This record gives sequence, structure tokens and C-alpha cells, in this order.
Amino acid sequence: MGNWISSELHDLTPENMNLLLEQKIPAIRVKDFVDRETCDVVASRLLEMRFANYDHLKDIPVHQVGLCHNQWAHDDKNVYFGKCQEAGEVIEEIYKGLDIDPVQMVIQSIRDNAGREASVFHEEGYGDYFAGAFRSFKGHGKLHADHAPSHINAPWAVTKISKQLTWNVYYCAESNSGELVIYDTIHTAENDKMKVEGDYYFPYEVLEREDCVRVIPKVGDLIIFNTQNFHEILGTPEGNRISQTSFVGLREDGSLGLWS
Ligand SMILES: O=C(O)CCC(=O)C(=O)O
Ligand SMILES: [Fe+2]
Repeated sequence: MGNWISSELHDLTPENMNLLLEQKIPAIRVKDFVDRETCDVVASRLLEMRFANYDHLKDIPVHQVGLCHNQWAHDDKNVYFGKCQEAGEVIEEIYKGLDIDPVQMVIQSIRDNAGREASVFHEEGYGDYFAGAFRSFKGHGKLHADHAPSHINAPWAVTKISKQLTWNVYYCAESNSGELVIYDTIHTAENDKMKVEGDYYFPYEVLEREDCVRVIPKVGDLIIFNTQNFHEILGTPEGNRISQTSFVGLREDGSLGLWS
């Protein structure tokens, strides 16, 4: 018996947000979250940029613009917070003149449509986290789960969350490839032991059943899913597959916090 009560993508509603947090549905989708004209301008700017490497991850052909907290989570907190402002400026530059801020749009959409308070994560004594990195996949993003409390052995606001989701707005996508595959198998402290030594990904043997959904990203769509469900990204070396993204954590008070 799997966990999902449906293998469809669902609308953003309070009930569906609860079901997603409880891993009872695979994902939420909001079609045309960003209009096509804006997406085309952002996509052409992104393709002109060179994407920095995630050099802390081996074997994942992923590149990013912005800042990734995981990468600095075991350094002094000043190191990460010293980089947040500049990362924010790089993202602002990409949206220059477009009068759009998808991070704020996601926050507003969660408040209006999912009936939950949401905000960017804040670290007492340091400031706000960075949220909304751009990420490019040029190949296989291997099977993994994202859960800050499991990956990070240090006390940060984001390691106090009880559930972790992610949102992605796709700016570049191929018409029939680049699937995001989400599996109906939940990451646990027990199966975390199967993680490939010194790396981020898992062997397929961790999967408890074949049940999965394969989402072909469409430009402008917002997809929200639970990153404690194992997932993989089937990008291709020839394809351009770029999204803006952040994690979303469930705080003790029921509100949602964003960070990248
Ligand atoms: O690019 C995607 O579709 C999902 C990427 C991913 O692994 C995540 O957002 O956690
Ligand atoms: Fe992920």
C-alpha cells in the first residue's frame, strides 16, 4: 500500500497543501503562474549567463545562480549571511525592468490560496535567508530527498522544520523531456543509511514501490512538491531546463518559511 490517495497534480488549496505536507498527494501545480512574455525575457537573460557550479555536489549536472544554504551550512553563520545580499542583487538584475518578484508571488499565493502564513526564513541575530535561486539541469539529477534537519548537523532556523517542500517556476523547458519524477517513497532516518557514501543521492533500491508521477515541466508553471519524497530529474545534455526555486519548511507554528 502506497501513501498517495491520488496520482494527479492538484490545485493550490488549503486542503491540498495539508495533503502535500502529509505526503498524501504527489504535487501541486499552478499553470501559467508567470506569463509567457515575462518567461521569454527571463529565459533569454538566463541563457546568456554562465551558471556557477555546485561544487559540493559530485555527479549532479546542476548549476545555479544565487545562493544555496546547504553549501555553507557547516560553516560559521556569518559566511552564509555575508553572501545573501549579493545573491539577492544578482536575482534582481535578472528581473530588472520586469516588475515581477516570483518569490513574493509564491508567498502571496500560499497566503491567499493555501490559507497559510508564509515568509522568507529569518535567523535571529543574522537576518533573512536568501530564497529564489535559479537552477539549471543539463543531465540526470539523481535520486534524492531534501530535508535540512537530516542533512545539516548544526542549529539553524531551517533545521527546526518538521516538513520540507520545494517550489519551482520553470523558465526553460523542453516540450517532451526533462521530467521531474516524484516517487511515493518517503525519506526516513532509517532509509537515509542507504545514501551513497559521501554523496547526496540514493540507489534505486531505496524505493519501496514503483509508484511515481512524471512531471514534464512547462514554461511558466509553478510546481510544489514534498522533497521528503524521493525524486529525480531527467535533464538532458542538449536541453535547457532552468527554474527558479526555493525550499519551503513547515515551522512549529504552522506557517511556511522559504529559503534556497
Ligand atoms: O527541477 C526540478 O524539477 C526539481 C528540482 C529539485 O530537486 C528540488 O526542487 O528539490
Ligand atoms: Fe530536490
